[in-house]
Amino acid sequence: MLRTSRRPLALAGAGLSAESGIPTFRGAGGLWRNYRPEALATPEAFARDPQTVWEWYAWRRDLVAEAQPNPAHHALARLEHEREAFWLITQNVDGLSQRAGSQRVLELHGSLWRTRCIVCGHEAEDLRTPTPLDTACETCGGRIRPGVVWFGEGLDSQVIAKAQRLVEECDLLLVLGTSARVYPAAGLIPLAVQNGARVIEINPDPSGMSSMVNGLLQGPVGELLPRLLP
Ligand code: BV8
Ligand code: ZN
Repeated sequence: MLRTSRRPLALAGAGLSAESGIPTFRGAGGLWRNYRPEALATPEAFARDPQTVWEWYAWRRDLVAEAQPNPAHHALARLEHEREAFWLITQNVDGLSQRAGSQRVLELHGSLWRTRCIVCGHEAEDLRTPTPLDTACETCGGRIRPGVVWFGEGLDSQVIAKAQRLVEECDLLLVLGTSARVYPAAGLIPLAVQNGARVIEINPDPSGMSSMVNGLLQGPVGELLPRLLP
């Protein structure tokens, strides 16, 4: 299917970075100080306790900074190089795909490596590690937040619109390491099916969408995806 596809596309989730040592949201290692991610990745949590939320992101940033892209990230960068129509649509905020060389990447949920001031709105690329626990905005002294999309927040309308258009035009969608439970990202999978694309999922465990895909390759994406490439 990959060889004969003219417009291949990938949708990735936290499982893509699992073999880089980054805990997934719902997997075993996903807890931090006994908080559940859904409890911290919200505007309400940040309003209630901004320092704790910032410290969670600082922990994740510093973990990612020490991590390396895994063979799945490198395989996707190679796929982009070889297939000029290829795009990677990712739910991940870790930037590991870009570190592996991917450039045509849509970050549906933003990035750990961007910050935004909640007072003046100043947005910045912020690569500082160890991540400072001081969150003063460099422009106005207000408080900065991670440049990610929290639960209950809307995605960037241009990013999700482009992702939906790419899915409507693709003839093959690789679904890589996602539990397919978070919308609107998960909605891209039935959208691909409705538009007649073939869908191949790579995941050790079936996801909520496995019943509608053409094939489920059960195993770690870092092992299986590179074997799909000639
Ligand atoms: C919105 C950034 C509206 C932050 C994230 C009820 C029904 C339907 C929807 C909702 C509902 N209630 C609320 C909603 C909406 C909500 C939602 O979908 N909730 C879910 C929980 C039901 N969605 C939202 O709030 C979205 N916004 O709808 O806004 C709106 C519109 C306009 C204006 C205002 C408001 C925003 C969602 C974005 C939230 N932010 N991340 C951060 O990272 O800190 S989502 C976060 O969770 C991740 O980014 C990721 O996207 C998601 C986790 O999903 P996965 O990536 O799939 O990870 P998970 O751990 O679940 O699964 C890992 C998978 O990997 C597993 O399947 C595992 O088997 C597999 N795996 C493990 N190892 C490997 C592997 N696979 C391969 N290889 C391996 N080695
Ligand atoms: Zn500011």
